[in-house]
Amino acid sequence: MADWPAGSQHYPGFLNDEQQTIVLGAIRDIVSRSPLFIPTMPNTGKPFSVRMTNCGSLGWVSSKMGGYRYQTAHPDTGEPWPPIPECLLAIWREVSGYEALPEACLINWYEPGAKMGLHVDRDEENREAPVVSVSLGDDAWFRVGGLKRRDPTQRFLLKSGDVVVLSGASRFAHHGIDRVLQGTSTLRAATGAQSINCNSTGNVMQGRFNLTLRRVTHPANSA
Ligand code: MD3
Ligand code: FE
Repeated sequence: MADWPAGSQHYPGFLNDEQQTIVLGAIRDIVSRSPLFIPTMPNTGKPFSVRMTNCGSLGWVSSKMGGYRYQTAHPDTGEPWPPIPECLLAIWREVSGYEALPEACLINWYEPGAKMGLHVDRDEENREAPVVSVSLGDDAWFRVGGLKRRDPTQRFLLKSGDVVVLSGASRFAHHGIDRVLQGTSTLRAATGAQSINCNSTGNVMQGRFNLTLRRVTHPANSA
């Protein structure tokens, strides 16, 4: 398979099983306080197949009337997003190479059949900071192209525990999720945890979470 786009870095298995379980526990905690919502496409109102929530001072949302945007409150509950857990901030510090901490962590939840069409992440006013992605649960076929929508694309398998850093040119490359490979996850929730996204036998997670850490605004003391 070919290389990842220039400016991006793929760290396969960056998180070991124990670390993945810790992050999954933190995400479940966030989802219980800040429930997954169903975003809709601007204008058409077509629902996404991916469900979302956020943590951090800002969260990404999309709706028919409001379009794509960052906001401080959950679109359904009106509550502020929970803070970004320390275990995710630690990943950002380790891999981002960026001076300031992320403000947003978008939590994408893929049930069987969910996918994400080819798009560019360009709703952040800060265009310099990288985006850091963490995958948990089922494997997924990730598609990435170039700056133009028609540029040729390649696909890569993203597995549980993988971290991807998007900076430089790759930050504005088209990308999406073609398919989640149902039943490939071996990730177990922490003992005692119970949730909809877990089967009853052995507490193995079914489905896929992707977490994207983002700096949305410019840091106060930089140009
Ligand atoms: C861009 N999420 O939330 S991870 C998104 O798996 C999003 O849920 C996907 O795209 C997901 O906006 C993809 C982020 C990612 C990973 C690798 C990339 C974005 C990328 C490589 C090049 C450009
Ligand atoms: Fe994206």
